Amino acid sequence: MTASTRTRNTKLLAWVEEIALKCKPERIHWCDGSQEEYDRLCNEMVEAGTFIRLNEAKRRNSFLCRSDPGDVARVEDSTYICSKTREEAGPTNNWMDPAQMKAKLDGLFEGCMRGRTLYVVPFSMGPLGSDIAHIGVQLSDSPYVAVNMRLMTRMGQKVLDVLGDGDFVPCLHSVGAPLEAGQADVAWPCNAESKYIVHFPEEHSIVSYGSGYGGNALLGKKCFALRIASSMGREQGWLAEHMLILGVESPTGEKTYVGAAFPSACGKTNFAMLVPPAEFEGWTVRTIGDDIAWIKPQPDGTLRAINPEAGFFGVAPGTSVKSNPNALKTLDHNVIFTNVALTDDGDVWWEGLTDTPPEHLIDWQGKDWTPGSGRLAAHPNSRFTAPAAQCPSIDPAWEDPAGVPISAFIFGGRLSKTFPLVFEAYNWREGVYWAATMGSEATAAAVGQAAIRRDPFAMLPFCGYNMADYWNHWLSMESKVENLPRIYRVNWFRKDENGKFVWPGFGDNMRVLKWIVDRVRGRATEVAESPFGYSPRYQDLNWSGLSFGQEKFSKIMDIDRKEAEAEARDQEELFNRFGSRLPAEIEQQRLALLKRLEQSPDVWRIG
Ligand code: O2Y
Ligand code: MN
Repeated sequence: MTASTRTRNTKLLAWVEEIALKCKPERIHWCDGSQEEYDRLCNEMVEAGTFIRLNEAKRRNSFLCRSDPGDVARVEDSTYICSKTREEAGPTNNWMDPAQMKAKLDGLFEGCMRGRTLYVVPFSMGPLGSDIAHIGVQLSDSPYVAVNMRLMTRMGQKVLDVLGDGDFVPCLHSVGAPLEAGQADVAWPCNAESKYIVHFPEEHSIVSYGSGYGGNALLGKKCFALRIASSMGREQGWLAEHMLILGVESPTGEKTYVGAAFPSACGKTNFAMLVPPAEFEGWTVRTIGDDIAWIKPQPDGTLRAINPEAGFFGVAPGTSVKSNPNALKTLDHNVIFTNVALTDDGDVWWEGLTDTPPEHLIDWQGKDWTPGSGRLAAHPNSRFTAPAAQCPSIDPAWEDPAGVPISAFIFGGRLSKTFPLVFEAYNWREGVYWAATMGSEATAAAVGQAAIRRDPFAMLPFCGYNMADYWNHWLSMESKVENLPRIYRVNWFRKDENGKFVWPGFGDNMRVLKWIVDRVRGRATEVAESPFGYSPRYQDLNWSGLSFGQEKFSKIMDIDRKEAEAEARDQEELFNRFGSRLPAEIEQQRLALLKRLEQSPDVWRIG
């Protein structure tokens, strides 16, 4: 089929022609999104040595891919927000003048697709036709990108049909490895010298060069659904957040949806697919999304959210029957694994999948591996790409174009002290302050001290504009949304005096989730008031099936005044980075906390 029978979108046709002239691909392929096309591209990658087909009896229609060892993760140092001014991008983003960046990219893209196919990948972030969804088109010279985009988004001809002559976000991508006449290809082409992941927020466009991996290359995800979308959300009055969405269903069928944001390594995917303890009979947690939420104020005064993605691009290591049985079931078939290990019987393995590793594997770099090798079999950032529809806990409403109503926002970090298991912010503004100051501990090995690496709203690498303006945008919701969700901070990672985690985590996080649901449903009305916020008393959590006494509860709920004061003072460093752009309200919340701590005993304990 020719381009003009695919679409009559004049902007798209002109853009494809312009890029083809510049990048000089050998051929152009318009992706239709069909199963036949997916199978053909996967088979071609098997032929080319990029994919290994896994044992059909163990992992039907699944593949292993090994990336170049130098192209294994997002490249934050090479990620830019090219807004008109540096101040618009803010102190937490790399910035370059848009004209200067375009000149640089122009040079890099000249002839960069020689010898390759240019794939035209139309995709929708969100259910097709939803008024919360948006359409993008990615032009890429990577077949790995084309097949991953089919799993991660709604992709193909159906998107062009909905797009018509409408607007879309142009996403240009090249691995930056042209093939000269007769030059043999490699399994994972990329550019060792130059990588650029560039966003133009004012014109809603993305350009990515040099990497074929994950968030650098699957441009619907972090680049569009967070960086560009956060900027669109500010202009248009909605929120693009680095949040999972889950629904808690009670034994009576009551459904309560929450959005939750965590920095990396806090078990976000596990929480999104949580399996409650057996004692919570009749309670179920349903998954709407594991990573990103688009949230829009509604005429009825609520916030409704969609998962803009259609698949999971999850971290493999640590995923096990214990940590996430639903994820493992999702990975039964139709999966692309990247940088995990290969077993002798043609299946996959990663650290944490089983307690005892296999006796022999081929590691993520294609080398023989045994348990005594002294190195990891799977790369720590190895990934699975799988369709969300295959997840046993997927919510029946996960593709509802209207989205789901959000009743609570949960924010959490990985913190060994100071922060309790859970508390509810006293009000919206205070909740925004608690989300703005969240983060996880980074151990400063040299001094043996734990410092908090701040990751406001878990958006530090993903906010497409000045983070202070982003806080202001959140604060502004107070005057725009009548029924605002309540805001919670959680911390699953508090340690005891022996350095051991006190809270069991995983499925037991349901106990906290249920208290949150009870609060937003107006049931758990009796609470303690700590310097941080409303706190559950011991008797307010359901303990059935878990031996966890009052003393242990105190270990994860007590607030040490000195530690809390040190925390509040430490936050000043983050705030100072934003100068006069910092919303006054955010600093006022910090000062109000310090005031409350002045009145607090040395150790605040629920009485
Ligand atoms: O390293 C990458 O390219 C992937 S990063 C990623 C993937 C899925 C979900 N979240 C993330 C993240 O960095 O937050
Ligand atoms: Mn993420």
